[in-house]
Amino acid sequence: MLNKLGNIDFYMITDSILTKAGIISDVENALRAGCKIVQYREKNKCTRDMVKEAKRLKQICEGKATFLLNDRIDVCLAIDADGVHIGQEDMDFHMVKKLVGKDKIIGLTVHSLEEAFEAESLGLEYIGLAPIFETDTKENTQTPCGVEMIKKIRNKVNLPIVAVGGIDKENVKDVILAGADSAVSIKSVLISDDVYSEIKDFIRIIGECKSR
Ligand code: TZP
Ligand code: MG
Repeated sequence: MLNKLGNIDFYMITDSILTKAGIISDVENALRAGCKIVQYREKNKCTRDMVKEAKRLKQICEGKATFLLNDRIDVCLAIDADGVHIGQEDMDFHMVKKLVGKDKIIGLTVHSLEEAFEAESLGLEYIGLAPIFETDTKENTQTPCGVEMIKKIRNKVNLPIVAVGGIDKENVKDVILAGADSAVSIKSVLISDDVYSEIKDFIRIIGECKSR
């Protein structure tokens, strides 16, 4: 499915706690493996450090991948990133759009068909459906919605679906065959010793499922 995002498969989210070699190295490996979308998600650093790191990541992604900020509209604007990813509890979408302008990509986390409909009616670029499976990478997530919810939303909503939460190389097939355009896998990728090969595997598996 093509829109401002282009054709995405593996969706990389950085994690400065889980990373082994550092998030810069992780993103470099992801890009080398062919990943076309990166989200900088940082919950523990001060704004100054975030801006510095985000700037660096934006440079690294330039011409290779879409670069988004999680939550931080201010940092997105400060470094002129490609867009932001927001949650249901973040700033209201209309305000976000007003702040970032019409050219930026805005993704929203949803958990239900109703929220997906809303995202579509708001004119967002994509939805992050989460969590699909159990995960301990993020605290206080809702009950996993399972792959059935992907099918349900795929049948009714015409936005790219990024599946998030508890996805690994085994279950990613189910997620893509259910209709997701893209999948995130934070922990299973970052705890491995070879981020490059892991992402390369994800991209290959996702591609195989899409071409079925
Ligand atoms: N949003 C909902 S669940 C989650 C986020 C960022 C964490 C996903 O991490 P993992 O390790 O891929 O389950
Ligand atoms: Mg958020």
